[in-house]
Amino acid sequence: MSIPAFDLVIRNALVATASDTYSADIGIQGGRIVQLGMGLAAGAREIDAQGRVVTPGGVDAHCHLDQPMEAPARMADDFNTGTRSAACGGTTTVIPFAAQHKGQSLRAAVEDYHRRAEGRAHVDYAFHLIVSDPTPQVLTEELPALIREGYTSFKIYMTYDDMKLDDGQMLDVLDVAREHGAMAMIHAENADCIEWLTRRLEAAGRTAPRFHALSRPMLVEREATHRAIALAELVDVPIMVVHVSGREAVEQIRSARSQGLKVFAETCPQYLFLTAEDLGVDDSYQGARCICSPPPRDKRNQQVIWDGLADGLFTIFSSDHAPFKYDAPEGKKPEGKEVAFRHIPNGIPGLETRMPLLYSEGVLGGRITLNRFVELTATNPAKAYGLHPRKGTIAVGSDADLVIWDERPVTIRNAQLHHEVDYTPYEGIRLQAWPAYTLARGEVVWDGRDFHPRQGGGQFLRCETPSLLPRRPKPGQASVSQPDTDR
Ligand code: DUC
Ligand code: ZN
Ligand code: ZN
Repeated sequence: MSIPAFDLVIRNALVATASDTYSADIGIQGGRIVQLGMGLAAGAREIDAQGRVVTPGGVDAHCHLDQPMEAPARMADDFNTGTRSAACGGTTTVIPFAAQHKGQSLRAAVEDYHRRAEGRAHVDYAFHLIVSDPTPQVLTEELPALIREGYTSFKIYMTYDDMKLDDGQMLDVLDVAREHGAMAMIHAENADCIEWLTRRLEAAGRTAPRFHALSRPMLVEREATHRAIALAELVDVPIMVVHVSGREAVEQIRSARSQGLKVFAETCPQYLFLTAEDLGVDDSYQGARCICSPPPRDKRNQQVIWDGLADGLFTIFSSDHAPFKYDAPEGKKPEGKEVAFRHIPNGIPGLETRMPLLYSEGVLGGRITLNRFVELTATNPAKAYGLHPRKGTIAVGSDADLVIWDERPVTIRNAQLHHEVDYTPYEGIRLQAWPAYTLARGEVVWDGRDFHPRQGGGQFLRCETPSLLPRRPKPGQASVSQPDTDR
């Protein structure tokens, strides 16, 4: 008997990349794609895709797993349950955050986060950093060294007392990003405005979950987005504005782009499928489930976000999975109590539902093309954070991270999801698709019904310089300057 040419062949796929859609068989060997074409030789195993769409596995470039929290808060998902949930929704690479707390060395934060991840993940993972204490040691030694070692992106917060940087600190950190070719991600909300509004709401006894949205109106996001863009312009560095929620922030980004500035933008499912009303129309505590920042806005802003997904304004679509149980003392009810909105842990789950929501309502709903779906959910996140072309595409040499889509009606039910959170904000939404198979480096991790664990099979990925950033001249290589026509 002849030896099979491949470990696995996916037959009769309708392959979709960010640029093309075509029919092919996919030959997989050693966890990589080794051949694409019609009529490939036999594999040791074969899956007949029956003409169904096959996309790259999703790259969720913004999610939080087992991130250390101030007690009593604790995230419900760690690298085991979070990546299990990711796989069952078609995501095969996650990039959560190694978060520095003030007074801590950045290196210590990274080492601690590796201990949390080691041997637990079912899909591959990389780390972003969160820089909350940019001491001279961090700026001149730790951060440059970590960027060289494969941590080529970091998040900067403009709000939260324990995380936020002032403008001078932001300039310093952005300058490190420019000098060393890293991607800076910005949480853009004005901290002082939020504090001022929160105090006024509290003084008026308005502390129910729904007032979270009133404490963070779009103005505070608009102002911070504008300021972040100006600071990045001053330093001359590209930035990624994350979790953009609606029109006023979008306008800032469009205006910056029209001036030729390299401003990238991310949005998330909550800004398409939720509104501020999901935080409550009365003072019920149930709305705590949908507390996240920036908060969801309204239907008109949802349309602005859809438009930005369709027309290229947005670079990536992430979940911002920040998993806290609702009915738990370490979750949305700190120490078992219904507390004022300021004290409710911020964030919602979404790793498993991100890809199906956008495939179903975006692609099958006629709002975005299939190729744009691939670009937003896989190719661009891989490029933005230095993982492409190993991740984020279907090509010879790339990892065999794949999703075979099943176009069938599905109703989202938390009982059927694989995270550890006790609710989904998308309960009851009817979709038209779900992954029939998810493959992580050639292994089936989800078959449309069952999860197939490979705990510890997920590998840590060192990130290269983001390929969305301009190439930096090699040392000693003079840059070619344009003739100065003003003189
Ligand atoms: N920002 C995030 O990116 N995630 C959760 C909470 C927040 O404010
Ligand atoms: Zn944020
Ligand atoms: Zn986040």
